[in-house]
Amino acid sequence: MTIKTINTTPYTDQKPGTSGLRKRVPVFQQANYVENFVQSIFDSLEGFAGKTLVIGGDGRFFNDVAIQKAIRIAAANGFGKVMVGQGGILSTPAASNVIRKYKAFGGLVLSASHNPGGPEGDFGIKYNVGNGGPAPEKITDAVFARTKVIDSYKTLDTADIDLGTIGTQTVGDMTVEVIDPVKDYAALMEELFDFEAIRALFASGFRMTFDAMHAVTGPYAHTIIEDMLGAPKGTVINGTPSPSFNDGHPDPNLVYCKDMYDLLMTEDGPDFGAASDGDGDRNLIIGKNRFVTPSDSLALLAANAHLAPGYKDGIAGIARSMPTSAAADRVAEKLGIEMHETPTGWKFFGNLLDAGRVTICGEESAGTGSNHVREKDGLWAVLLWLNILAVRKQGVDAIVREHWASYGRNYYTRHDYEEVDSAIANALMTDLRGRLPALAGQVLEGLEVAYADDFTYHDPVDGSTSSMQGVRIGFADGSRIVLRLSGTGTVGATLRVYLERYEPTDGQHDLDTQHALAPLIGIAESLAGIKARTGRTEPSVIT
Ligand code: VG1
Ligand code: CO
Repeated sequence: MTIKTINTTPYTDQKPGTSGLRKRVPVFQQANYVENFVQSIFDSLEGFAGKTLVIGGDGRFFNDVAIQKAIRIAAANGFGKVMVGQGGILSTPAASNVIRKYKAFGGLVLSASHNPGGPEGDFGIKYNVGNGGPAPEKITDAVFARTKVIDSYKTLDTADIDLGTIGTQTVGDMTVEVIDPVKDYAALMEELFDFEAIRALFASGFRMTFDAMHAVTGPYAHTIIEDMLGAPKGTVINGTPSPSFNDGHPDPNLVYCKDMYDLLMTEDGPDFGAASDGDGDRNLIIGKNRFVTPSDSLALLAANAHLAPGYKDGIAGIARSMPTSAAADRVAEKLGIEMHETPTGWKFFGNLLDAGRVTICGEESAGTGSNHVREKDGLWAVLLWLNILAVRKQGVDAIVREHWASYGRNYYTRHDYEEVDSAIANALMTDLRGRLPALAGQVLEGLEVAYADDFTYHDPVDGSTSSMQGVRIGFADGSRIVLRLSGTGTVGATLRVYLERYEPTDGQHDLDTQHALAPLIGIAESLAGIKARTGRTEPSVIT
């Protein structure tokens, strides 16, 4: 079959962000937009001739179109095989697992995560390397450089692959294997967790609700939670993936899962509620009368991981993204294990996991995971919680309270200002950075500033440096304010303000979070002038 070389002209806006290239669907539908980006990825890689590429996505609108294009370009560029999930579906953690299990060269993960889908919604393309994790900055920088000068791409004239049928087909000289998207992932979960104990928990009458949000985790949750663990049918809701997520917003937070939250706050509601996002890498955990903040969940999972068979020998270390609360740091200290603070985004955890220096990682944005794959993993977090509940035979609220009693509580909130004018947001950050050198030692609202800087990460494994990863203002009592601009938005800029305050073991553990953080919210406002500059009177989202 003849390989066709098609001339193209570069786009200037194909810079990968925190998690790959994310844009509105109509942007991706422009002539050669997908082709340019995929070819630029392949142009930035070496040594993949004859090797395997994994392709999967969260099933959102345009997923199928992009997959067919990517398969042809992969074949024309000399990959030996593509493994793709049936129906084009693979959750992000499942894709990571398939890459690792079958020793693929790398993979393409097609998703815009928790952002809405549909013809006017968002789409995204991310490249993952052979360890199963998001490509490091060295590669994403090379891809961006390539997109700016690309002048042709390679493809083939072939019919579409039948993504609906499991089995092997060919495209030119390349094999395409359509695989069951759930099987390998479910087998991995069964290795890590005590399914026997969780089955007994459900058999004892424990009630759970899992909201798949019409997104990718539906088939995984139906199989694992209902079929394998014996939870009653109906435990998983919204479990059929829809290209538009049923016109919803598949973001598992208290805004989009408010109904579940309300249900869990009632006495006759279920014992446990959980949800995952569009591509299955985030998680929301709510116990009866207790919402667990993602930062606390990371700390709790790390402290209790040894109760699950996969972590029975203990964990090597913990890593968290810089804006994530320091709750996990206290666990690491008590366990006497390594603790690492990395920039936002899962790609920074890969080296630490590969080097065996950390076992569990997490972000305040509802992402937790471990060395079982190289992505954050929503269902993994839910199953680890279930394993812990089954072994400890306590409710979520009791476990959280005991944790605070032995480690103290880190009150935590994030205020997002979305779709802010980019120039205004950038000026706000630049001016704030300018004020940092004068802040240390000052007393603001009665709190003494211990340090104020713009976070620079030095990767202890490969020696690389990533600078300007977010402004941090730390106070002598352990409180902290962090400001940074999102790297996943598709329209304007999103300003994220992260606020944290520590209460010791014998301190006040029952305050309202926004109230407990009010002084810090005030300091952030007076330092950055958010309201005056953006014209907003309040955040768009509070998590
Ligand atoms: C956000 C979160 C970050 C997360 C990233 C990808 O990035 O803050 O913690 O890793 O999304 O998650 P940003 O740059 O917008 O703050 V997902 O579930 O979108 O793959
Ligand atoms: Co996601």
